[in-house]
Amino acid sequence: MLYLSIAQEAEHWLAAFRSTLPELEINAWPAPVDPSRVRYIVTWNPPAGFFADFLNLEAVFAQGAGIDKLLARDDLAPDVHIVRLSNAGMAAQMVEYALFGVLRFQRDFDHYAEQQMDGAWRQHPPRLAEATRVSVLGLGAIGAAVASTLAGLGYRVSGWSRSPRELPGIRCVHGEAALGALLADTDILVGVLPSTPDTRGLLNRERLALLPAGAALINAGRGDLIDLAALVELLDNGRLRGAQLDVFPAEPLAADDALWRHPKLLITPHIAAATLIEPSAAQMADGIRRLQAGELPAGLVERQRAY
Ligand code: OXD
Repeated sequence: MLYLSIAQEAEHWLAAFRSTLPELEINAWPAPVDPSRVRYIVTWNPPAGFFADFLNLEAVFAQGAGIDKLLARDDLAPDVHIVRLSNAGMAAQMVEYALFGVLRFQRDFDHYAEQQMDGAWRQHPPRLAEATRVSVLGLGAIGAAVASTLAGLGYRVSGWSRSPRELPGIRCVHGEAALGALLADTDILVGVLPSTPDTRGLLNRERLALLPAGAALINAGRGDLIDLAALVELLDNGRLRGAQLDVFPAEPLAADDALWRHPKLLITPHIAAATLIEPSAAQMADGIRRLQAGELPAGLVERQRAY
């Protein structure tokens, strides 16, 4: 049985799964089920202890790309597969989010918005895409789409990942040792990294300070990537130009948090890439069929890599 424990639009998810997986028995919370018959669960962040009753569970399908919260739980047996969304319509949204930020900084729209407050008619010399160095941190399905799209538009794109990657038209570097040199060679940094023990705090004070004067930052992966206090200091002292942040160490960002009102920050409420029901259900259904055939599903999490 496939069991859906879904907070929002549960009926829509149920309908999507019933039409994609007609051969499977599917139920959704709060319908009562015999937990011993549940082999697959689709969920995001269920209450503590939720998984304990499902003794024959084979796989949990996360309704998102980041599975840091699932990995941090203590009620999920180590042999249960965790499967994250890989793309499922999120890459295209993330490309748009990154593109908006890159254009905003490259074409000075941040400065023009400030100038408008003062009625200041002041033109800035253009900076061409080909003279704009964009570095993308994270080259999974989403990061690769961001990097390739920006390269296709003429930006000078580099990409950084933990393990080696090759992407046409992108200068790919990998490993912590390569990060410093990359940061020093960046005008706009785009973070689409998951939260793992390797990425938490990766952009610490020391590394942020390696970005050239006037560099800008976009973060749409996970909020714990960045030392926010250090970022604010670098914005306040004029070293960095601005940042567009979609994710935060604690969400929602409290209404009285000073970050909301920082003039050099553009803040969005974790909307860079929303989960789309049909493509997500299609990826998960494919994953279930693969597991049933003894194959590995796309998006299978390597628990020891935490991603
Ligand atoms: C995700 C997210 O992980 O939306 O998919 O943050």
